[in-house]
Amino acid sequence: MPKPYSVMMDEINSRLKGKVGDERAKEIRLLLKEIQFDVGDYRKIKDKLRRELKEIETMEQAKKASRKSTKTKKETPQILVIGTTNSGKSTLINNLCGTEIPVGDYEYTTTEPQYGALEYEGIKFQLVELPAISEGGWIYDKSTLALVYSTDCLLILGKSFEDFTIVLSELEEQNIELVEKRLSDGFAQTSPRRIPAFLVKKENLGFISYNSLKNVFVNDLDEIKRTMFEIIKPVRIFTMNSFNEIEDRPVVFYNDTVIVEDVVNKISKSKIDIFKDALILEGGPTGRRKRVGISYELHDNDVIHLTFHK
Ligand SMILES: Nc1nc2c(ncn2[C@@H]2O[C@H](COP(=O)(O)OP(=O)(O)O)[C@@H](O)[C@H]2O)c(=O)[nH]1
Ligand SMILES: [Mg+2]
Repeated sequence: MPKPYSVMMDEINSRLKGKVGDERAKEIRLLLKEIQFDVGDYRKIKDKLRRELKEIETMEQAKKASRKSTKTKKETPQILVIGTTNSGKSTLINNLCGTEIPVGDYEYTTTEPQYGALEYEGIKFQLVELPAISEGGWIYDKSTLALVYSTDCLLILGKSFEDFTIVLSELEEQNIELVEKRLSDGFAQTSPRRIPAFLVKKENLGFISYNSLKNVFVNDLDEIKRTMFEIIKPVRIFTMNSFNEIEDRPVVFYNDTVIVEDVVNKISKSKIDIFKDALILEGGPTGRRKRVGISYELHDNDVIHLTFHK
């Protein structure tokens, strides 16, 4: 005797409650096996479960892929350049990075991801152009979607309102929420569907109002770089060696709250037990001097001199 829809859903929800990721996928597969019928409400329920399963699988895949490259990822924020074909993605990356990605009048010039790199304010950014698959369909490609899920920021490029409508509605369809700033916990993929983004448009296009996303004109390269930087919001901490020389390369963090302990962990983890205190030059070499403890909160451009017990 088939059970009513609402009873089935209650049972399913209670079995899935609190389960996430691989564990949730496993339970869904089990449920799909258990539900014998595939008609009417049962069909609806099974379709719903199948959709969710597919989403979880894609997301887990993306997470695994991004975990593999954790090291480079932490040091090099990635900006994914997306837009309809011929929107000028390759041209923009070439202009920003000095690369020579082929540019063409014909469609689908780019058939595999193209990479460029640029340095801004001491931070190296990686720019990636996605292969143009087909309009209205590029995002359904699993590996493309995995790249979108695991990126740090989307640069959405368009020549017309229609270009933006196509891309934004495809992202919406995938339940990807675009936000104006990176999350406070940095690149942690806790909520992979919320992705920082900004819109880059042709000079004569009016304001595009979408989730408070910033609008930038395509030929204002400085503003594009500045916006990337503001969205990624690196916290650069300059360390001082025992000769009181400030190192050229900062230690970089990509989360809002950074404390002295994080710096010790990053540069000399084994010394955490003999940490004594730290001298801070607030906001740079000429800043206010302070002697602080292990849980002192640091800010961008702070200089730090760590001292340890002998
Ligand atoms: N007028 C104008 N043409 C552009 C601009 N950017 C790209 N193009 C042209 O548009 C075509 C497609 O550019 P491409 O960078 O290959 O686009 P992609 O398919 O998005 O990578 C090429 O003929 C470019 O010369 C731009 O800002 N203004
Ligand atoms: Mg291209």
